[in-house]
Amino acid sequence: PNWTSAGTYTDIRFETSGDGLARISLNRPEKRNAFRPLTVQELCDAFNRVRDDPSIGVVLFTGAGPAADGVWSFCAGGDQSVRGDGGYLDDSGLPRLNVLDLQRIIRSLPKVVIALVAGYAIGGGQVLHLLCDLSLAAENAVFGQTGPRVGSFDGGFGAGYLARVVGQRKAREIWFLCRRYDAAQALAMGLVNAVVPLEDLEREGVAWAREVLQHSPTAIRCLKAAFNAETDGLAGIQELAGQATHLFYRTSEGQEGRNAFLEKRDPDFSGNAWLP
Ligand code: 2NE
Repeated sequence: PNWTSAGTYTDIRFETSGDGLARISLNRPEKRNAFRPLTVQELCDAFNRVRDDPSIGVVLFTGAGPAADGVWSFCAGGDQSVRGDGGYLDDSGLPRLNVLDLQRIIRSLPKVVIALVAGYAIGGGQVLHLLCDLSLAAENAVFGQTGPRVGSFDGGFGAGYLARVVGQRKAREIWFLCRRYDAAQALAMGLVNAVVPLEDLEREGVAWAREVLQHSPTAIRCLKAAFNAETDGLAGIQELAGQATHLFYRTSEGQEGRNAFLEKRDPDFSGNAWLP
């Protein structure tokens, strides 16, 4: 793709291809792409801009690299150097856990998010890759949790959704033992969709994205909401129902209700059958 910068940020890069793709990259390679509140704030902004751009259907979410020492990272989780006593401190000293906001944004984005994981996806970074709709790993990818070692945990999607993806046994192992898993192990447990050589990661991600882009945007957004509804309780059902409402607005039946109100008359739904 002909990537063009689509915004000026400090901790991330946001680029668009002009033909349906966006690429959002964590850009703190010397910190193994660990996120601080500003990083997360910028990611939320970029993902929200993707949401509002009707020309974009697929986002590639990745980590810039390698670092000066040659090491690749997707994301090493929350930046422990700004972790205060009550959360990750922003520039004004407020303690935050705003990565949870980002999780919800990725989850409910009515477009496809593909994680491209080169190197480390650890802690909150592992959870971010998990929340993407699809995940492609480079052969050097390393996955794991560290929370019980560094005094943290993610008991939301990081635990419950992980268990949905890899099963209860494996999810408990991942969190209780804090081991690291290579790309082949991640593939075997269903944590990623495919493993490719590092040099092919972006090309493969773009190929997967372009396949998605050939398909019906409405079918894809309804399917994503349906998958979420199965796991996300009432918030998931809200998303799926929202897609149904969007579709209903486009019918003459839905529009008659609006028109009747604006024209100060009773609505006439008589032309609409009570279908089986
Ligand atoms: C990722 C890993 C395994 C890489 O190891 P290695 O040996 O390749 O690199 P090194 O030397 O550890 O790291 C390179 C530089 O990046 C910094 C390091 O401090 C080091 O900086 P300098 O000493 O060169 O100045 N760095 C790496 N990860 C960082 C981090 N998360 N925060 C701040 N600085 C970091 C290895 O670096 C590692 O294990 N990193 C820590 C992984 C971790 O425990 N993450 C936090 C988990 S908790 C979390 O993310 C979370 C949650 O549980 C719930 C909600 C929200 C977040």
